[in-house]
Amino acid sequence: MDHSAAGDDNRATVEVTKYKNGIQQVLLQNPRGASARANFKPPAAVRGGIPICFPQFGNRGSLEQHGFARNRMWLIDENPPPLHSSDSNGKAYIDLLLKPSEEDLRIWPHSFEFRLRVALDFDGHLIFTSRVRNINSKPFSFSIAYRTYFSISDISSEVRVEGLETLDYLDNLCQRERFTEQGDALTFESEVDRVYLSSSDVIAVFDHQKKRTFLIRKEGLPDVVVWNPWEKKSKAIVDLGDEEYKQMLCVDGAAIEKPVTLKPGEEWTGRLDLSVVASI
Ligand code: TA6
Repeated sequence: MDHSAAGDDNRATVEVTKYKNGIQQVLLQNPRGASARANFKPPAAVRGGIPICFPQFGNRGSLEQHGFARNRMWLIDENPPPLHSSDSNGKAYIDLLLKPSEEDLRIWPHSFEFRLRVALDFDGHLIFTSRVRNINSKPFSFSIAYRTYFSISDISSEVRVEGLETLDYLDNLCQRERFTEQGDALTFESEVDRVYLSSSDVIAVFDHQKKRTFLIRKEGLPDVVVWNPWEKKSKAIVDLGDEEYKQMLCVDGAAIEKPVTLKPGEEWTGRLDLSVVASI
């Protein structure tokens, strides 16, 4: 699916990788948006694009790390319940559907429907609209994160994240201890693995070398994960090249600190709107 943004020279594309009768992964930009060592063979999540961490973020209990959603086949949703017209007007989009398998229900006994619309508009905005409905007979809670692998020029050069100043964060490198961000902008000199809490709904990732800024607008996603494994940790990641940590940064819209709780029949909607603007 591609959609020329404003003018053909700004063509933005979304690659949806199909595998047999399912959709394995929504790859953004294009396969180049994935690690050179990415594993495209299902069910592993592709290291790149924007895998969705659901129904949990992190590594707890019997669920796989960051939940099973990113490691499952999604189906094309031919007949999705209507979304707001603004979610489709002037956009190219695809609707995907994930339902738990018997195996999934054994490890996470909550029936749900996860509907995801991936849309590309004329201005090159890439918009993910997630709808999670509880089709269970009892309430359940989940956490969620859009694991965005932003392609940047060089993490240790002039890359900075704005919109996180003064926020509290949980630092995974210090047993999830709580700190408060002191800096005006987040820059990178070593591994960063944090969950910023109750952030504003607009975050900016400036890449000075590439003279561009990723703008992240979010709804229903109060937290922001910021992760770069840096050199040592990246060597232990088989589907990430030894030097690729320099060209990636995860800034994930998320709901982690306060998981989302749905009563039977209730539906949660979360939206992530990504755009890239030229910046000096
Ligand atoms: O978001 C940070 C983190 O929890 C890190 O602690 C690291 O374990 C990373 O996620 C792993 O994510 P991955 O996408 O490689 O499963």
